[in-house]
Amino acid sequence: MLKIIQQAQQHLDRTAIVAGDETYSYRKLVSDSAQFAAQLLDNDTDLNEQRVAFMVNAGFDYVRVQWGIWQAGGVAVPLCLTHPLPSLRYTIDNSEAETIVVSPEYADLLRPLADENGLRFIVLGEIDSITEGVTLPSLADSRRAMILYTSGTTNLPKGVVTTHANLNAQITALVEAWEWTAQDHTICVLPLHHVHGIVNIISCAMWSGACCEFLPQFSAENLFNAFRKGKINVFMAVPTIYFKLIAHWESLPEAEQQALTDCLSRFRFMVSGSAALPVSVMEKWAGISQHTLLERYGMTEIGMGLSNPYRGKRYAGHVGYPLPNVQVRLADENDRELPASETGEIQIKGPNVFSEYWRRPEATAEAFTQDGWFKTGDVATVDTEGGYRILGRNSVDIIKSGGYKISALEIEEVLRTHPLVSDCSVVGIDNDEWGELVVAAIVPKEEGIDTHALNTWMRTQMPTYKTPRQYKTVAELPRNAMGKVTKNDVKKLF
Ligand code: MCA
Ligand code: AMP
Repeated sequence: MLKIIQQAQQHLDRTAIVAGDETYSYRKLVSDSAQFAAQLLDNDTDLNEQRVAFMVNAGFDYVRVQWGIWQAGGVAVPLCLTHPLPSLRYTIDNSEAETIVVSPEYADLLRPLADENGLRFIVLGEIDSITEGVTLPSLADSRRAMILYTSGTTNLPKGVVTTHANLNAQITALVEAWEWTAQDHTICVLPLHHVHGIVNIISCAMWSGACCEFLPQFSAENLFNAFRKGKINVFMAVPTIYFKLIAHWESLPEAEQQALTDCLSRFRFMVSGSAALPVSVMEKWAGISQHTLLERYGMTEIGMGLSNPYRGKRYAGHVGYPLPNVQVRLADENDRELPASETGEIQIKGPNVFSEYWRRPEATAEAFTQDGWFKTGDVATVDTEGGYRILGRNSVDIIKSGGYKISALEIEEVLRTHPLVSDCSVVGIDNDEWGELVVAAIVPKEEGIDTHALNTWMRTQMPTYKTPRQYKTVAELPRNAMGKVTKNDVKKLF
């Protein structure tokens, strides 16, 4: 039996999930996810790593379906609920999914795609049959469990494959380091097609027998209302969310501010990650919540690698120390290990590190050194206390906005397919709220290009969070003597 199910078996009578007015016990989660596995198996004995893409609302159904896929021996491929059809199609095609599972509201969007490709299509609630005496396959931890799509230095997102062993290592490192227990109660407001929401929040909570509450979508007001109920004691989010919470708190009358501060001060701990936490946000949030945010560093390919201490001093601007069982080093451009006092690329080794990029053996090989260290592309240094400080990234083409990793090359590729765009260059510019803001310099094919219309069109092609927030039309892109676009000069245009 999968370890996460074994863990859940120890807490059958506890509440696993709260969504809206409904609560769901671990007993129900274990039983309903096994039922769903049986439905997926449909008299087969093992899905044998068949990819199952699922577009399912955050809440009980999401975890039920994810665990069902795992227990049936499938590979879970979560789809983003807000992606436009071209992005969904890419994920489904690229992962070679054979089954699509949807919450009813996404059926009309995805059914034609399933029909077109002859894929099995399951709408939750439509044919959830009860199967008695289900026998589920026995699965080795080395089996593939999940594919998450991440943008990188290639123009199209790559599928990051993690095995059950990888996921177990990612979860247990955090459960140990942050001292999760069954008494914890957390809330998930993050999208469920990325590690932060899936592993750090839901899976750690479920592994520990804790309760995970869901807000379908982030809103500062709804989140504060959930906090006010006084049950939540663990909270994790990206810096943009803390920025938005601070802005909302500052807009409240003093009595409400104080009541919230009293409530937040009783939390066990609060975490920030996925992007650099500005010191100003950390300090303001400390004033509001009486908590020094615990900042940690991770990546889709590794889960979490570094963390400030749960007990002990947390430093602003630092991402802390290696998590249990994670090896971390700094290396130069020739992958030679550097002394800690120098600046180099963070490289990671350990059971938490992903197994491969899906169907991309060359990209996988390039991502690792000869001796098996994963090359993160993040540049850091180590301070006198031994804590890591992230200084930047190797590639100017990777943008972090709102906690999402975004490839400038992917956006450029889409922009260039527009009939009125001759050339373009996309960069990220610093922004207090979003970390970086995506902006695009455009060389139009003819004068007077309507950037509003261009933007509307972009939103049909890409997820909103990837679309440029500002456009500048230029006659020519800035280039160096070799003819290469100089992105630092592009940034200066904005
Ligand atoms: C949305 N908007 C933006 C952006 N995104 N504006 C500028 N830059 C952006 N990146 C605009 C929308 O267009 C819209 O404006 C308005 O903001 C509200 O949009 P909405 O989608 O409702 O935004 P939101 O719900 O307020 O979203 C903010 C958010 C979201 C909650 C911070 O971006 C989010 O969930 N981020 C977390 C992503 C995440 O989980 N990353 C972890 C990756 P208009 O109406 O004018 O269009 S995992 C990872 O990084 C590793 C493993 C790690 O270390 O964790
Ligand atoms: P993703 O591919 O979406 O998993 O994003 C991983 C990237 O997020 C890392 O390579 C870092 O660049 C960035 N990141 C995650 N946590 C932090 C942090 N605490 N500080 C700075 N950057 C971070």
